[in-house]
Amino acid sequence: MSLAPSATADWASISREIDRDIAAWTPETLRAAYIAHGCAVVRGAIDLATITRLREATSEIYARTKAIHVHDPDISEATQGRLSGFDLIAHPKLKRFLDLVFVGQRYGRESATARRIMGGKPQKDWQPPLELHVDSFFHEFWFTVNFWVPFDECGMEAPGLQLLPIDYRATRRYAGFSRAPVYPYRDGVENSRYFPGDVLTVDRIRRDFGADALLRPAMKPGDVIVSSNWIVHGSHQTADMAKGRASMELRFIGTCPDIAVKPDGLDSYRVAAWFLANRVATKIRKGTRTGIPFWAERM
Ligand SMILES: O=C(O)CCC(=O)C(=O)O
Ligand SMILES: [Fe+2]
Repeated sequence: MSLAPSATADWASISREIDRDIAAWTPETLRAAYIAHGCAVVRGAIDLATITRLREATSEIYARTKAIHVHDPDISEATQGRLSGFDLIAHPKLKRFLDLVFVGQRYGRESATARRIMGGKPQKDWQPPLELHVDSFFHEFWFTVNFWVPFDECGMEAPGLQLLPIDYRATRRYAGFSRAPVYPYRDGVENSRYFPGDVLTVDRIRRDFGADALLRPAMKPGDVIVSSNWIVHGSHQTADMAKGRASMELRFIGTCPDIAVKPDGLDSYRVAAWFLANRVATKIRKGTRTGIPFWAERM
C-alpha cells in the first residue's frame, strides 16, 4: 500500500458526523458525508416487515444449499418473483441519495447478495468473518454504491462491519490501485493484478491512520451502511461475539462507466475532467479491462 495519510483526523467526531437517524439526513447531506468520508450510517431507514420477509426467504434457501451466498435470482425464483433484495431500498431518501451520487450518468442494479457470518460458536455452512478488503479487489472497478443491511442486531454480540471512513479517492490511492496491471495474469487473480500485493490488516490501518480510525458501528435491523467498492472494510468480530449474523448487500453500479462519480460543483477542475473521462471511458471500455484514462485517476 502506498501514500499512507497522516493519523491526524478526529475519528471520534467523524464517526458521529456520519452516523444519523434517517430523519436527520437529507439526500444532500447524506451524499456530502458519503463523498467526504467514503461511507455513512443511516438508522431506521429499512422497512422491518421487508427485512422479515427476506430473512425468511433466504433462510429457506439456505436450508437446502451449502452455498455461502444467496443471490437475488434465487430469491426471485423461490418467491415466484414476489420478493427481491432491492425491495429493501425503498425509502425515498435512499433513492434520492443514489440519484445524487450518480448524477450525470445512468446507474443500475448490480447485485443483491445475502450472507451469514459466523460468531465464535461455529455454525455449519456459515461463513467465517471477512478480512479487510476493498470490493474492487473482486468486483468491477466502476463506481458501485453498496447498501449493507443487517438482518440481525450486530457489532456487539454478533459480528458487525468495520470500515475505514476516508473518501473514495484516498482509498483508491491507499490501496495502490494502478490503471495498468502490476502482475501478469494468473488464474483467478484478474482484479488483484491492479493492486500491489501487500495485505490490508487492522494493525496496518492503526499504524497509518491511528488507533481508532476504523468505524465499527453497533447495528440493528432497520439500519443501513452506505459505502462503495472503494472503501477498506471487512467483518468486525471479537472473541466475545458468540452469535452469528445474517445480512444483505445491495449494489448499484454506474453504467457510464467510471471509477469516479461527479465531483462537487465547486471543484471545477474535477468536474471538467470528470465529464471528459465520462465520455472517453464509455468509448474505450469495450476493449480494455479498466478503460481508465490516466488523467481520470485523480478525480
Ligand atoms: O458482511 C460482512 O461482514 C462483509 C460484507 C462485505 O464485505 C461487503 O458488503 O462488501
Ligand atoms: Fe466487501
